[in-house]
Amino acid sequence: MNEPVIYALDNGVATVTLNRPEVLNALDENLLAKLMLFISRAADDQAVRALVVTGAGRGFSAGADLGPANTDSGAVDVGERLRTRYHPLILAMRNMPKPIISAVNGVAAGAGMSIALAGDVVLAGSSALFLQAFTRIGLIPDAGSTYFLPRYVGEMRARALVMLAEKIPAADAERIGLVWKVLPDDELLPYAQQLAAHLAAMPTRAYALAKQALNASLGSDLGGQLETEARLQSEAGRTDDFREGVAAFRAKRAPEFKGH
Ligand code: T3D
Repeated sequence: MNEPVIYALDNGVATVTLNRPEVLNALDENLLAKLMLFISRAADDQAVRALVVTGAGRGFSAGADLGPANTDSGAVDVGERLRTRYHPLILAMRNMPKPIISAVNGVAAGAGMSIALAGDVVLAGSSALFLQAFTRIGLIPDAGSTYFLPRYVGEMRARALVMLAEKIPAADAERIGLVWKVLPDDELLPYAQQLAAHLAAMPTRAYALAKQALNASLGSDLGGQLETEARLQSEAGRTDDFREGVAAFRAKRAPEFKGH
């Protein structure tokens, strides 16, 4: 049996590839468990300073596995599976103290789309599609989709995406703010890894703190957010990388960041 998720580390960049291409990387228990394991590994490993999450084959992920093994058991409470499998994963991605690039190489449907949106920078191949598939099968959006969508695209578009459950082509996804950039399909992964390699050579601790500030932003008022920025900036201001950044600026040379 193939490994359902492949993990590779190269020069500070971890690439995590969903690997059930025969079912468009549908998410079953085994895949979700491995994905969580690798996301945790990347978070803990000091050698990892940026991540790319992508899919094998022609899909990114078709969402929850709808095969009998995953859905037919009367014992399966969907909400409980969300709590045990998806929530730790989505939170681990959002709280990951390093940047995550989602390289959406094909269809991203249902919870597969939620996982893509949990990345910090979402790139898409030109043939990628985004699909809030949930209501097509009588479910509601989950794994963070109702959190991310209104924040990324605004409430009107979020509601239309959810209610209409249409396939959104990559170019439209970019236009409405679901995606940062669309690349030709064959350039997507090389570009994502190149971008990740650039991020891996930058001040990693500052990215971790910036993510904390952004995560706090939409639940805060201005005064609260200014205080969050000040608190996190105190920490950034004590890093070796801040000292190096300023020294390099003054010496008119390229900085050599170490990530701490
Ligand atoms: O319980 C929980 O885990 C809670 C969480 C729920 C969150 C969710 O994600 S709910 C949403 C689940 N996903 C979907 O409803 C999407 C289902 N798939 C599709 O609608 C279509 O496959 C796509 C639009 C994504 C792609 O269409 P297309 O025409 O490009 O491909 P296809 O022919 O439909 O699929 C290719 C194969 O993948 C096919 O297998 P076959 O016929 O070649 O043997 C298909 O059955 C399989 N496949 C696609 N999606 C899934 C799947 N197998 C299992 N689960 C899937 N989600």
